[in-house]
Amino acid sequence: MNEQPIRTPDALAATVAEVVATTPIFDLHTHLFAPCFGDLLLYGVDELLTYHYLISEVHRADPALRPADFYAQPKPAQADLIWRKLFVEAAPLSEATRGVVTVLQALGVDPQQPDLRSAREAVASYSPTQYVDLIFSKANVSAVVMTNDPFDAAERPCWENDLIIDPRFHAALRIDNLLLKWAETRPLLNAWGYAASDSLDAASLKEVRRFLNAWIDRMDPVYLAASLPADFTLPAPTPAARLLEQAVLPVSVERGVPFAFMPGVKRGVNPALGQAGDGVARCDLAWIEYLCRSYPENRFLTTVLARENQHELCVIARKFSNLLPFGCWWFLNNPSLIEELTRMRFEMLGLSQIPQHSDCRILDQLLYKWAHFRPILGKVLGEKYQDLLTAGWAPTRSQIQRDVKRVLGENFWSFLPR
Ligand code: RAT
Ligand code: ZN
Repeated sequence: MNEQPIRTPDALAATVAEVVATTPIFDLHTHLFAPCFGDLLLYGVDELLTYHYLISEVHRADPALRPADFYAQPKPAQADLIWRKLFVEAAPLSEATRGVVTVLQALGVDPQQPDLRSAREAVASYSPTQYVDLIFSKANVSAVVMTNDPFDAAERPCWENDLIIDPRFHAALRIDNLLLKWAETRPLLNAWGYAASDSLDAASLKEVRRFLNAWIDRMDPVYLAASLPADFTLPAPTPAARLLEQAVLPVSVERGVPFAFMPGVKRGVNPALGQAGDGVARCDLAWIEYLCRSYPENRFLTTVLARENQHELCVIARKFSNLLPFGCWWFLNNPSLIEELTRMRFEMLGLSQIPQHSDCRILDQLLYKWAHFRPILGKVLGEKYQDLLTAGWAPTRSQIQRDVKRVLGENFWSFLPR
């Protein structure tokens, strides 16, 4: 029997909400690591509480707190302080603090305890792999993409062993340091056997391509990635532009590995806050038009940090099918902004986008980032199907499932070059 279209508003809203709540997620960008990376996989309440979003919030809650004094404390003491200031002495209303409440609740821990004792006990009996199983299953996440930096002194040695990586964790080759800190990375490349020089002549660019190819062989990444400052531009007489156009893009197309760029970061606005001290700036996105137009054979993924750039990005994506926008990144990962951006993207791009990624740094955060996002997606998508119903087009449940699967993951895999 043919499936019946859903014609009543209540049934439609309930079906969309249920499909969005139960469809597994492919998380396109995280900072999580598979268990075989050892200590690089962060999990548990002390890591959760010392997330850099909360470090900046504890400094707002106590302006007398000096960042250097905060960072000088051992991690459990930092977590205790954050718990007291942001959860005991105040209601945890911000998105990042609410996230912790959601996580504790999902783990069966009372989020209104005066201290972290029971939250610490809740994880203690799990091995890292068991904890990954638990969190992935509770969050209904099928796979995540890590952020893998060959210039990171802690991570690099892991790749020099023969890693057997849990297949739920995909690699992404992160190249910020290569593009943006050439003066510092060139000597490293030389030390690793690549004969590149500061002039970035043809021979040096060939060596950089050889370096990228070697790391693609080693990591098998699903994309190459870089976050970029707001003043990044193309074409330009800068090492970053030269490296991008003459090393990264040719390798990306030859190897069939897309390039993901994330513009709009202002690193070190308050350097004393360390990882919590980065900010945002709006960009002139004209260079993205140049990039997509000049390199039609390349595939690009992008997420842009400034709210002010979001409409412009949707317009550019409408012009270039080799550009796939994704996620509400970092300072945009708040319910009000997610709702606004998600609605605009469905209106301007239909299903040809990936509305969200988690950017999780701590495994447990998968429990809140996705639990907070799903109802917003359900609401916005529900409204869009409702508008269609009013216009005279009634969807079936299978059609809704097909569409939700696309935006929660399949769009990424179908965007990869064949
Ligand atoms: O969201 C974050 O945690 C940021 O610190 C950044 O890592 C950002 O997501 C990035 O990938 O550069
Ligand atoms: Zn990130």
